[in-house]
Amino acid sequence: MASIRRNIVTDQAARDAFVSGVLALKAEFLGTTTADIGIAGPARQVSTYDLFTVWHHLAMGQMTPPGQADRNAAHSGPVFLPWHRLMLLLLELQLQRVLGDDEVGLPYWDWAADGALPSAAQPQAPIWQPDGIGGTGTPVADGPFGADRFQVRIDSDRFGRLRATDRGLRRTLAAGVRTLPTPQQVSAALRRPAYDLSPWDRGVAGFRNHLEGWRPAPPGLHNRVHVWIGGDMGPATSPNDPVFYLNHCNVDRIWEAWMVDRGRSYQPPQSASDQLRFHRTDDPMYSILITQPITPGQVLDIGTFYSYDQLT
Ligand SMILES: [Cu+2]
Repeated sequence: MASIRRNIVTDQAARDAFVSGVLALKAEFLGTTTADIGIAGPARQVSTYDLFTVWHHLAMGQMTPPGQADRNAAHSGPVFLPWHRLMLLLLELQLQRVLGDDEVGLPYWDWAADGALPSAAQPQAPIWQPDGIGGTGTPVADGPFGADRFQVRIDSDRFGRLRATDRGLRRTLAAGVRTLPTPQQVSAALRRPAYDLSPWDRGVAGFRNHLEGWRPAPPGLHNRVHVWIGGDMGPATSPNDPVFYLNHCNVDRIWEAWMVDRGRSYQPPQSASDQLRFHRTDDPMYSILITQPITPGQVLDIGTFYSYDQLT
């Protein structure tokens, strides 16, 4: 069954299903331990939810090519959009399984709609209320992911190494940057004619860099949302905050809108240099959760899995 992905702010049922599913995956332990993923100290069980956080962190450590500091197996290159699409799709399938409902869709947060509000109103928007996903704090004090109900169990130390922990979720909201991206900035990204451009890094002015947020003025769109939320949304373990998925679902929705306009094409081709491993159209995407390889080219048309209630 295909799911429909809906706006978390205007659809209470989509919000409630997301919250229940995340809390259930957070409480599900299927056997993986911290020792299995190379974390020192006494072995502890790792929840299904936290395995996704680990996957994201490990992907950010796979530099492509090795030796340079920017492009990795999931960011700062063409695979940014397909890789996160795969991650979200797998999480959505887990939500459907744990909720026993194969029509549950991951909700999206249309952050540019809040970015149209006056800056002082942005951290007070409905999504940050207790009946949304709760607000700011160290730890977050209210809502479904407050410290009494939701614990961060894996984060990273100052050297970027994974470690076990037990603490509440952290958010700062509007501290790293004052304002969210605007609808005008989304429109400007959608007007970029090329998906991505050689040399496939942070510098080129293609659609992917606009949406990821390296161009035209960093931090833009996706990156700006991470920085604006702050706290646990900053480091490579950013999927610790469930809002990670709401941000990326909106990013995926904007990519889908671009493909509806421009066609389901992807760059670079498989003939590109080996230096672009993980980013070429037929390269298996980096994963610790699936055994069958999935390539960027295979996730361009996802209509059999899900669609969005609204694209733009
Ligand atoms: Cu990411």
